[in-house]
Amino acid sequence: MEAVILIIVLAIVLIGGGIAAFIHGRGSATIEAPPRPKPAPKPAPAPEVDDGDGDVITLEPEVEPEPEPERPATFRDRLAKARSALSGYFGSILSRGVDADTWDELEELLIKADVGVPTTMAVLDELRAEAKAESITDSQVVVDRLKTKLTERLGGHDLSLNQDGTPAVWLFVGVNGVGKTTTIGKLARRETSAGTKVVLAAGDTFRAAAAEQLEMWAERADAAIVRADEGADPSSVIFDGIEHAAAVDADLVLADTAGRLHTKTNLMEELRKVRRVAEKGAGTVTEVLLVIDATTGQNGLTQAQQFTEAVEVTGVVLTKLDGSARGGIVLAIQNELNIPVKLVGLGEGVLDLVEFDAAQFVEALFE
Ligand SMILES: Nc1nc2c(ncn2[C@@H]2O[C@H](COP(=O)(O)OP(=O)(O)OP(=O)(O)O)[C@@H](O)[C@H]2O)c(=O)[nH]1
Ligand SMILES: [Mg+2]
Repeated sequence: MEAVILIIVLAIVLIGGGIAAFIHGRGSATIEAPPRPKPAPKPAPAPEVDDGDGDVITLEPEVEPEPEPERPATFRDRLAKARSALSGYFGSILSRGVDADTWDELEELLIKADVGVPTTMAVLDELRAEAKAESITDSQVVVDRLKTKLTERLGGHDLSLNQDGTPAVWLFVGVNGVGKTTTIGKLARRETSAGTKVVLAAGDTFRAAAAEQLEMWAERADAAIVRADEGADPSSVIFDGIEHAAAVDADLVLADTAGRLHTKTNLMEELRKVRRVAEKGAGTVTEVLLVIDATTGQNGLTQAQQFTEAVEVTGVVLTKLDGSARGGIVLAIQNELNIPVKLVGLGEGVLDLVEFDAAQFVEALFE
């Protein structure tokens, strides 16, 4: 009997211990100790390579660049490429007094920068005559005068809004892929931030997803958008955009159009119609902006000629100047067609659009 009692007691003790252990086990699972912080991984040793001469060199690891704070681009800090491409010339010219080579080198420099032959010749002839008349021998004086002359030729030009309370319409035209839609997006953001009420009109009904691209920019800029299905008549979409802008008391309509080659007669005819119809709406077309890719070079002049013949271009937007040393095309367009450059694109970001500033532009281009 005693043995039976002992076995029962033992069994109770064992079962109780098991339950306690089980409960403790679960408890410890729910209040799990925080994992010990892992030691920071040791940086991998910089790879070493043989440089071909038997010497071993250590490659420095690439450092992730810090994200740039949002701020408007400037000519000076974004035109690094243009500066490095042309600065060699000035170094050479300034290292000596004015001589026959000075004029050849200046000519070469201006033509390389896409200023164009007629404009280059006109400016240098003027400058050479002055240098002779005033016996200028200091090359720094010649270079400074050249910059002043180029700046004067470019002048300053504002974009115009409508004064009578009806919406102003800015029509964007140009060949394919130059940056029309991106420029509209950047401008929309700039204008809405300044308190202007903006409507975007998706007049590119030709390229697949063009309206979606513009819609994305409209969202970013907090601007309204009027769009239609692919294949719709671009004139009517832009007309509807203007009517909508007038109805909601908007100040500005930024109208996108499909990229087109300036040599395609039927497409240029379509553009003529777009402008005609836009003028019939409740607003006024105050700007027809031709977007030109700065990397295009002298062909930009031909584009400007053809587009202005069709739709009377009021200004140029020079895009992608961040990737080109050849922004001199604006001087050629200004001089030969009397069309001023009004805006400059200096990158793909929303803030990478600046008003054209002739003095800064010339300084950056020829620094
Ligand atoms: N680096 C740089 N890229 C730009 C600039 N402006 C536009 N781009 C880029 O150029 C490409 C074409 O831009 P879009 O705005 O689609 O050109 P688009 O003229 O509307 O083109 P289509 O409608 O097809 O004729 C895009 O990848 C843009 O991000 C600029 O100022 N600098
Ligand atoms: Mg486009």
